[in-house]
Amino acid sequence: MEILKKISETLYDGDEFAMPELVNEAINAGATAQQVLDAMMAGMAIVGDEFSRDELYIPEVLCSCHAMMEGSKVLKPLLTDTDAKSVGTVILGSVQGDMHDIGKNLVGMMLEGRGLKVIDIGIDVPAEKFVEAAIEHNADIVACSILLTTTMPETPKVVKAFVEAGIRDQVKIMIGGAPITQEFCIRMGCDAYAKDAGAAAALALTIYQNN
Ligand code: B1M
Repeated sequence: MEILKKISETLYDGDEFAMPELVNEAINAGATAQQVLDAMMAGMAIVGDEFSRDELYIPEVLCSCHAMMEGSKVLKPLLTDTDAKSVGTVILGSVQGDMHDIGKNLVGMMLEGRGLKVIDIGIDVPAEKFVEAAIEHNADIVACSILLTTTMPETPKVVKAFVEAGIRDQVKIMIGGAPITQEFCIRMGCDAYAKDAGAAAALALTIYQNN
């Protein structure tokens, strides 16, 4: 679909003003929310590659982020629209030292779309804050987004904080993000790993259904 190609290009160009209209146009032309999301992510993948080769700089990357956010706002009602009764609460955040939030926000939307209540505690979240939020909201799942190899070592800190609070067996810790793997998840003593936002939502629902 030509419009999806245009969405990828516009994301890459970082045109946040054009994005909402293009997303609406794509939806009206029959594209699914997931197809539009995939098109935006394809644009972001090119941004990421060029960023790593120093061909794009932070201000340009941020423009693409803003375009992604504007597009996501239009998609949000389509991704979260559900009649399902809330089945449980998930605490969601990017670990300490990590400012990346686009993937986390998508995970939040997908979780809501599966009928889960999401308490988003933001970015740069210290391990103890995940514990405090889990206790305050009586959550059974804590979902940590990790985008940097340098913030991967936050993972055992989160696990340790739950052990020290004496509630490790009451909370499932789910992790995800570009550098995370299933093997890392197991090695760190976490309970679940999801590759993308859709998988994270499906997994969270399975955890609740099996509890
Ligand atoms: Co950053 N950054 N960044 N960055 N940035 C990466 C991650 C990087 C791979 C770019 C690169 O060099 N190729 C690289 C990390 C390298 C590494 O660790 N080995 C990197 C770097 C180095 C940095 C800085 C250190 C750069 C610098 O300052 N020199 C710096 C660090 C800041 C910090 O966090 N302390 C930095 C800063 C930034 C910006 C501020 C410019 C911006 C973030 C803005 C924002 O988020 N509001 C940014 C961006 C945009 C990126 C890239 C280009 C795109 C990330 C993104 O939003 N992707 C990224 C390159 C890339 O990923 N290709 C990069 C789209 C998003 C939908 O995907 O977040 O992967 P993603 O989420 C996916 C999955 O990972 C998964 O689901 C989502 C899709 O469905 N997922 C989960 C995510 N969380 C999950 C949780 C789950 C389950 C699945 O369960 C709980």
